[in-house]
Amino acid sequence: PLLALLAGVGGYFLGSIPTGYWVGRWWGGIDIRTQGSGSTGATNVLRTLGKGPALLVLLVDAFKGAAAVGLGGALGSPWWVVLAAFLAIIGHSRSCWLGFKGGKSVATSLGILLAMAWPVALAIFGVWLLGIALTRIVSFSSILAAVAAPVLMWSTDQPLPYLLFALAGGVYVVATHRRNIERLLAGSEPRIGQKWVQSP
Ligand code: NKO
Repeated sequence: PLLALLAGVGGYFLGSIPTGYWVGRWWGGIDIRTQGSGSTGATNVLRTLGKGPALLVLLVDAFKGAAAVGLGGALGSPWWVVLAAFLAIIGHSRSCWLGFKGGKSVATSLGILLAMAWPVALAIFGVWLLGIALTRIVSFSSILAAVAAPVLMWSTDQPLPYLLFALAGGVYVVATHRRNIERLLAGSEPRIGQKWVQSP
């Protein structure tokens, strides 16, 4: 129980580190939550501040996920890995430093998957890239990759805890995109490079 508590609490606080909010403040002098989609994720930083800060947010947010996997692994069981990882993606989108809001947990999930099973993670990233190539819509591509994640984990015979993370994480990531899904269905979701015209 102590180890579970360490994994869960440690994972949550790693995920809750508000990278996108900090980069918005320090790099752009803005509150990223008042811009574009209102998300603190790399995509919203890209459309608001540009490529450099977006890459920084992507890398740090992915690293938070990988660190949560490392923490769980150090505690000695793949189940602690899954607990720390799942709490990390909750921490990212429900950060206690941002009034329990945040990003959509895509980059943090990618970091987690890279640390769990990097070849599968690269395949999932490949699905995301395919989505981008076909549509140039980040949210659609993230949802596609989130659906592909458990399928690819299952079809490559990954350990059960990792499969369960991909399943629960995939559902969670789709759920963080509910506003995007409304816009996708309404045909108003902006593509990469398009200006944000509606309110967040
Ligand atoms: O601002 O609502 P927005 O348009 O920004 O943002 C939508 C977007 C939010 O996500 C991000 C992070 C972008 C990361 C790019 C590389 C991710 C590729 C890997 C996908 C992993 C899928 C999740 C697996 C769940 C287990 O979507």
